[in-house]
Amino acid sequence: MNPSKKVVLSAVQPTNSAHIGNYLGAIKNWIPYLELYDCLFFAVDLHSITVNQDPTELRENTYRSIATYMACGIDPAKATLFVQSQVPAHAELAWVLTCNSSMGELSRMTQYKDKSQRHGTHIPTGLFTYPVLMAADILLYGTHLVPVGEDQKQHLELARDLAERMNHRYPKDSAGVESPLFQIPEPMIAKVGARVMSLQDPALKMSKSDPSPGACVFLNDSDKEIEKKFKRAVTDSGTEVPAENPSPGIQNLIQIQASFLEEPFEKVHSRYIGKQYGYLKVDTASVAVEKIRPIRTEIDKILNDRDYLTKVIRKGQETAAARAEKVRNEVYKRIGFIGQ
Ligand code: ATP
Ligand code: LTN
Repeated sequence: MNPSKKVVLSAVQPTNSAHIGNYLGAIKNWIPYLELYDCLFFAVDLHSITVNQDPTELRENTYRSIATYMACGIDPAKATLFVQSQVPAHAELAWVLTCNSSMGELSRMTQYKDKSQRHGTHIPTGLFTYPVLMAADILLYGTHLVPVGEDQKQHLELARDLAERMNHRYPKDSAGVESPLFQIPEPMIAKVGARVMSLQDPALKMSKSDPSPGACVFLNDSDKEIEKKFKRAVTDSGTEVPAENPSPGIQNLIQIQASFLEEPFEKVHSRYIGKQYGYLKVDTASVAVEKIRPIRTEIDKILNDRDYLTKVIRKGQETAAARAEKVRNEVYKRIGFIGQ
């Protein structure tokens, strides 16, 4: 940890394998930060259990998440990689923040509104309080910047509101000196890839929990599976890519290809104007296959070296826990707990 560097922190849920939305909208964009910032990246298993999880799969996907970060280029020597449930301060601060949040502000979260609809009358309470736990994740480390996809912007705003509220309620440290309790975090949203849409319904974001087969391209899909999913991608009833206003399904394919190739949207679009949709699908599939293959191979290699992976996770836990406990202790003191 270098105190002169800004803190960058982000996380992915270990539900299923990561998909290309997670990669293009989040993980891939973290790489340049390794040299510039004090980085913490983790697997949010506490967030995963907001919906039912098979224990064996959750455990395996948690290892897979950390292996995925590493395979995508996150060097554990340059960032703290850890697992959320191994650092108790996350759940502890989440409770304190829950008591400082309101039902009204949590009811306004669009992710809660979307996800709760899938649960009929038995909506898990965790889905409702999910963003408070995320705020705790962020505020525990004095985080300055949070690189996430577009869908997380509203949660970031809640984290900022909670930080400001707590700073206002508890302005003095235990020695009576005025100092802000929490750093106010800023979101960092990628310009390209921030919102990869479902291949089956381009009105919905690509999501791990989407039950529709083919909606989501996972980083552990085989070359064949990736090709098949792009081939079957829903576009519209037209046949050729128009110069103006391509439909959402076509835009999504162009975005995905542009984002993998790190080219502007317009440049990729211009290659397909007047051509049949099939060319765009085949090329986008082939770009995705080429980019995903080395990542998939590396994930498998790391997963097979469980001793090494466990060591990385253990080291990350030690570093993260030491940092988080300091902040949690300060919070406990300020709110009037007698402390450790
Ligand atoms: P679920 O939809 O089941 O909640 P998810 O697919 O959104 O899961 P998360 O683990 O919640 O996956 O997201 C991890 C990161 O990936 C976040 O930064 C999020 O903004 C980003 N992300 C998720 N889906 C997309 C997407 N479709 N396009 C771009 N970024 C995305
Ligand atoms: N809610 C996020 C995952 C997440 C997160 C975080 C992201 C949990 N805690 C802290 C950034 C910082 C999501 O992508 N669904």
